[in-house]
Amino acid sequence: MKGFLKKVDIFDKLKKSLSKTRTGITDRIEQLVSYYKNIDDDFFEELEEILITADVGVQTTLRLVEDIEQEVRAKKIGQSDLVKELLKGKMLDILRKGSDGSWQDKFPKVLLIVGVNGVGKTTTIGKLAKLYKDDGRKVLLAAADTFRAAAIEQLEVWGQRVGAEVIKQSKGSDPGAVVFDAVHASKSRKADVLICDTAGRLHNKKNLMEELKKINRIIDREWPEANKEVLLVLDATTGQNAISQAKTFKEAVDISGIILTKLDGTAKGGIVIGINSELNIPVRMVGTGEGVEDLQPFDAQNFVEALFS
Ligand SMILES: Nc1nc2c(ncn2[C@@H]2O[C@H](COP(=O)(O)OP(=O)(O)O)[C@@H](O)[C@H]2O)c(=O)[nH]1
Ligand SMILES: [Mg+2]
Repeated sequence: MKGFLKKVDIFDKLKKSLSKTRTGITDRIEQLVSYYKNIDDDFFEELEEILITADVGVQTTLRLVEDIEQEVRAKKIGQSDLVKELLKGKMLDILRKGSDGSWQDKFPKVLLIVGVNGVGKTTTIGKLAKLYKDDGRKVLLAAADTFRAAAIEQLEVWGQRVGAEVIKQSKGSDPGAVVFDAVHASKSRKADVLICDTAGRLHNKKNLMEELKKINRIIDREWPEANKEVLLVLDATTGQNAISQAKTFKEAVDISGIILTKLDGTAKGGIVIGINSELNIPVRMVGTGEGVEDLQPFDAQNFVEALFS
């Protein structure tokens, strides 16, 4: 794939982080295939159940299984183990859309990181900053989650750890003003990457969305030449709820990509497929643990291979 992140050796780590999902999808499909040597209606029904249980999503599952059924009939496939290969191929078709890494290489860039509380925004910002720093880029961070003092401090800890300056104001200050300052600091210091943290208190949804719209406008107005990415962070362990979060944020800002965290903590990694097919927003990165190295670009081929190997 394209992009600087290709340097990271990722396949083994991805495979490890998908171990729970492998138990949830792949192992169950293996069992299914060995139980039903020959394909019949029950076989497809059980396949459907496996995929839905793994959070692939009802709509996507129905479509996938229907496609497979048709192909099985058209090609007169009788052996169930061939279905595994068909499924791999179909998953890859869905996932490939989001697999281009070219977005990583355009500088200067502003990453606006949005998502509800606890999904892993601040941690992911630390990991992203590390990746860019390791690539020799100048990185600035904007502490625009001004709602809690702890949120600002958490970002500062990450800033110190990875060697990135944090632009901040005091707790309760206007997040738009923080981003305004951060954009101007980035321009005058010739930063390659500015990453903006934001608040995620969804219980105050209307205010939050207005705040994000405003921050977004400030970036567009103050730094139109920068490559802006609005990245929505979703927690893979929250399942279908992640899809509804995405729909909410989509109403406020144009989401250019998704960062799916905590893939290491769930048997329901099928959500990656559900997100790609139901939201039409590419998954850009996946979080595979709590450590600073545990973030990697999403690559469709790797994902499917790691899932089925
Ligand atoms: N297992 C795992 N934990 C993660 C991952 N990303 C973030 N976390 C944890 O999720 C929790 C919330 O993260 P935080 O960055 O504070 O979320 P925020 O509220 O969205 O900023 C922290 O305990 C993180 O260590 C991941 O990819 N895997
Ligand atoms: Mg945070």
